[in-house]
Amino acid sequence: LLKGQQTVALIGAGGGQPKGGVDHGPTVLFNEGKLVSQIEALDWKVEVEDHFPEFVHLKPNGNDTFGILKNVKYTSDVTHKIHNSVKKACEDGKLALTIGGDHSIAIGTIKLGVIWVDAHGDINTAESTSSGNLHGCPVAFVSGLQGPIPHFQDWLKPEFDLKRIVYIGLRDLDGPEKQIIRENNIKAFSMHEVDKWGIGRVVDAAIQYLYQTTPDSEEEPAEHVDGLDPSVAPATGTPVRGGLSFREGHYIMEALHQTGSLVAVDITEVNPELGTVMERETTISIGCSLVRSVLGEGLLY
Ligand code: B3U
Repeated sequence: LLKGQQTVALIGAGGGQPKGGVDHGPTVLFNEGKLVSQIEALDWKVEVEDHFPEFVHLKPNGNDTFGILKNVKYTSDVTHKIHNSVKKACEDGKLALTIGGDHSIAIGTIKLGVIWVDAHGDINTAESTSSGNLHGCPVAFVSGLQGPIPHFQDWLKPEFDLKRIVYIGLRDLDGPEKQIIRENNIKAFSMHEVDKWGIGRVVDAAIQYLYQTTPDSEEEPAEHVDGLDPSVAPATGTPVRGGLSFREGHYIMEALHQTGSLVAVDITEVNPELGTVMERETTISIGCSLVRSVLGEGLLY
């Protein structure tokens, strides 16, 4: 078991970008994916805390904006709630497993060090974003690259050090995001490096890097379903071709399990309202199998 943890705090969360459907991610993984019994079958205790029912009715009507940014108060409320749940779970020695929702949830979940598996950098600021969607902004919010924003400024301490994030799988960065990543010297392995070095070497290098920059040697990976290729995870809001294969995605999870240093995991961007029946089922099932992988399924020792 990771760090002696025996309990998974399974936290369900909605999302901040306006496209519907992604909010139902946790519900479908819990109910149709039978995620709780799958985790229990791996000998973990599970405590479910699903915030979806309390927030689903509050989805804003279009007035909840700040400049170009959409759903600002709503996303601040959701991420603040998740932030408290993740913090409490970690303090209690549980593995915090947050199921999104979209990637704005990371505003609430980011902790010491992060492996961020994604097609996108999600490091836009209010100035650089062209979509205004908060799921493209969490890394800028938590690191202070983005200055104070109404509602978030009431609770969010933007203290995350950008030396403590490593990206894997990037392939769809906005122009300004590329510049931000370069200027801040952020460690990033795009799909180009995955092709060049293979997933094994990339993950080793990412973990090694975090152990150096994060002296307390704890890390928190965030696996984003659109890090995967749309052929294996099609029901997601912004699919980008040329992504991680089924095995590459699972390999990352297994390798992170092996570190014994996990404190929290996010799975985001499963959108059950997109795609055909088969695409939807494939995506729900890969969301669940990534969770099983990070909990040790598939490893002999
Ligand atoms: N960078 C774009 C696209 C994006 C899509 N999904 C995420 N980002 N997470 C944006 O909207 O900021």
